[in-house]
Amino acid sequence: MDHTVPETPLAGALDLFELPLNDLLFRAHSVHRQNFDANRIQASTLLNIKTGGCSEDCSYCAQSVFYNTGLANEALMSVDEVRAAARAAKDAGADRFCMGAAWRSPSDRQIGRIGEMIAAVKAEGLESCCTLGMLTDSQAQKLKDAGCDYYNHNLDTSPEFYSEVISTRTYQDRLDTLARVRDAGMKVCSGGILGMGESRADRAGLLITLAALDPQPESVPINMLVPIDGTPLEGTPLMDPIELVRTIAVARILMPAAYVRLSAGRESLDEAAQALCFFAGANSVFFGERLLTTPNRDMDADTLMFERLGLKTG
Ligand code: SAM
Ligand code: DTB
Ligand code: SF4
Repeated sequence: MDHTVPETPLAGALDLFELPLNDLLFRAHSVHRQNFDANRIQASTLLNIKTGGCSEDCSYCAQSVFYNTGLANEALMSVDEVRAAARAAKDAGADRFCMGAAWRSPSDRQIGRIGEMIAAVKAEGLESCCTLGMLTDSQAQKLKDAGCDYYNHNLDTSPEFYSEVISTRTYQDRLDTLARVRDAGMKVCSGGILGMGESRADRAGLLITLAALDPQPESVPINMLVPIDGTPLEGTPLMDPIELVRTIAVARILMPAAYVRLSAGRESLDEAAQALCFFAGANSVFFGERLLTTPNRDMDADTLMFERLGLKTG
């Protein structure tokens, strides 16, 4: 039996990927149990508070001005609309509310409005999260002061593959925003997308880069590409679910204390594959009928699945 386990997790991330699946799962699940209640998952609900018209060229995205995806642009929502959505999410059982905006970076005026939204979300008894693009130091501080608990800003892929996916901002820009979020005292939510044509080495590279952040991110969303018609990644075949399970397991081993979120793409996964992801160390999901512009799994189906698997939320 080959139980070759790398001496240092960072240097050996690729070796971890290549372990026999049972060995990898055993190792990841053991780490998971040492750090978390293995039967509890965290549930975040997403709301796209500003839709479309984004000036970045992320080749997976429905909201970029570079691609004709048929999406209608919408202005920034009102605070009342956000409050109503947050209340519904809380009633449905979510514990965190994540507000996403299709911006390259917000203006200072927009940050003021977002501050009011964060206050409304917190007043409903939810944790708050924002994902608004790149931030300045003072914007990060304003969000923190308004009560923003988490800021989501994904590295998306490895440093090497990144330029195949986005040309309008650099990997370093993303790392700089993450540093500003950390310095302002917010918790960091950063992960990536699988299934964009990257190699296994790129998946390992993404996880190595995330795990090298000091401190490590508290939250790591692992998205599977949702292929959007009209984008350069239209028609990309769905990735192998076992490779997703492996990626989650390696994320769990490299970032033992992070919440690893099984994020976009759950609609295309059957419950057996999702159960394997939870065993591999995923302990968070997006809960709610929509992601940003695409549908998510039905909430009733999710609630039944959690019961079936004996998973508690909250
Ligand atoms: N505009 C901000 C930004 O890019 O940071 C916030 C919103 S953006 C849509 C948030 C993240 O959603 C992206 O970084 C990407 O990882 C993920 N995402 C967007 N479109 C996706 C898709 N079609 N499939 C999977 N993940 C996607
Ligand atoms: C993240 O990592 N995934 C979410 C959230 N952060 C903002 C977004 C997924 C978007 C999926 C495609 C869409 O709905 O447009
Ligand atoms: Fe804009 Fe974010 Fe979409 Fe990139 S992922 S095009 S930054 S909304």
